[in-house]
Amino acid sequence: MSTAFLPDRDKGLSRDLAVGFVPFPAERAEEYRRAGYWTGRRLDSILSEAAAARPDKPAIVDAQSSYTFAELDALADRVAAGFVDLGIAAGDRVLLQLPNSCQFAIAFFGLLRAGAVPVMCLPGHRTAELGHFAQISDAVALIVPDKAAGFDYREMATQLVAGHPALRHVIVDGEAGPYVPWSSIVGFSGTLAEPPPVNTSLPALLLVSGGTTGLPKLIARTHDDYVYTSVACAQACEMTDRDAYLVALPAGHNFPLGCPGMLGSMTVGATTVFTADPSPENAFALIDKYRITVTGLVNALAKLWAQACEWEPVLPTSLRFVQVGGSRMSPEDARFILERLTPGMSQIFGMAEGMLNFTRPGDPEDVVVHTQGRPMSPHDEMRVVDENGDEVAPGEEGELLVRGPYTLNGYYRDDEANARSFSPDGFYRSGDRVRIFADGPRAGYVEVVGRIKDVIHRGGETVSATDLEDHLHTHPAIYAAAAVALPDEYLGEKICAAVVFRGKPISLAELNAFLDDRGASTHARPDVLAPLPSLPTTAVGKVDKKALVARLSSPQ
Ligand code: OOB
Repeated sequence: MSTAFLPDRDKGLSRDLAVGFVPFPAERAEEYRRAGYWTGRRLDSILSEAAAARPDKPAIVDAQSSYTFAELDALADRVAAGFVDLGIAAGDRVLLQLPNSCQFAIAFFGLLRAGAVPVMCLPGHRTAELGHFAQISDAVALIVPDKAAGFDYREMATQLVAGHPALRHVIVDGEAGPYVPWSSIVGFSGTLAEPPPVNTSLPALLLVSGGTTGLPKLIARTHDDYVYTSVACAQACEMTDRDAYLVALPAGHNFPLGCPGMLGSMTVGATTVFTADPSPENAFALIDKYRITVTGLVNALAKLWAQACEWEPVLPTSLRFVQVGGSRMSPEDARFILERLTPGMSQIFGMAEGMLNFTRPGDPEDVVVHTQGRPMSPHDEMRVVDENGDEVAPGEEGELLVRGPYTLNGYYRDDEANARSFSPDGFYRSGDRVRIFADGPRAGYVEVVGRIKDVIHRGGETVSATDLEDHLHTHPAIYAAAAVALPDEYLGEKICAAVVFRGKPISLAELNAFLDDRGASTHARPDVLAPLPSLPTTAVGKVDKKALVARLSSPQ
């Protein structure tokens, strides 16, 4: 079977799920099976096994509803039959864009049960991203809410359908208008005699990449690799059926979906609670009500929750393990979260592409504050290389290259990205600049230093945006900061510090005097200071530097 993607739609090749999917090489696949990581289970077996073991335990909960494992399992069967009746076949891709809710989980498992492959869109994605996902994946259907957070998804659906004829079905949760009401799928009366068989070494779902440059790429995760991620992550986080997990980030993101997230929780029979409102007020009340023990947060949200502990009447005291990740966190912020929110804070450095590193329950405080954890699997292979691709000395900085039992071998249907993103022996070039500590108490743990491309070319100098941000974050008047390049006639690029102040802003001169005192190098000082009420964020809540530059460059 050829794995090269032939963009020749007339031949209908792109309907085939396997076309454009880069599988694991046979030898490594065999190794992962021998090691017991890959078990040949389909992804939705996580639910059926939980239903067999604990039928009456609440599986999923949201503000409106709650379903036991047995109810959710039965619903997955019913919804799968509804999808098949509509004409969605095994292997078909379906864009799934529901907000955090029980309906999200029902649709997700219904698609898996039907053998269909959900494309995990986030509620913040719009026509540009959805159109791109539809085009690449050749999706046949789209599942959206009617309206959410003031946005009408049906209008977007109408535009998408007009531009993508392959998109044959739009299913709407709520007022469906001309489209198929989700209620008719959930309420479908037939059942499937048997779920269509799936090949567990083929994609179970497509995740979207988290980069802040260009459109997201599609990442095919197989049944084998994603079951392994969920099971192993839940184990490493010491989850049991006494835990309860809160989905506070968009549920379709790898982090709250499977690291351990909803799926990992189910592997141990723990309950998953969904909220579409992660504000401290709402989240703390839910944490208290459902005795939530585990959740995953991006840095800005974790910091906000930690601060809110000062004024919220109800505190999240049941939390035992709060994973924080998605972007670089300064040791100051890590300590702040650890002290104010929970001593059970854990740093996680993960990617939709696969590889996960995280600090473990019980790790020493020094490791939790100063590192982003260690690899999840004994079979994760990490290499740190310089700009020539040569391995650096142990403990030195360089680009992280990774390979392993749950890391992709190629983006889905993107030969161009694949040519630059993988080494000849199949390592994924993460673009992350890291060091792996070689000795001492942090040995084997990873520190993410920044993105290799997150640099500013000022005059003849290359300035690391992350280094400058680290300095800025130590200033007591600064709540959040991002350093970006703006075009400059003389310097090529000048350094702009976009800063959210805690109260009264300071001036550029005052900021530079502070950087002087800290001994920051003279060529790495901001040329421009842009005070902002907040920094723009991506769909999952990371600082969006592309949007920031666009905002700073547009005339006021
Ligand atoms: C998670 O996944 P993505 O796919 O949205 O983003 C991956 C990228 C990484 O390559 C890295 O550049 C950055 O996000 N990142 C971090 C980080 N965690 C992720 N950079 C510095 N420090 C960290 N702790 O973001 C993701 C997926 C699963 C679990 C957690 C996060």
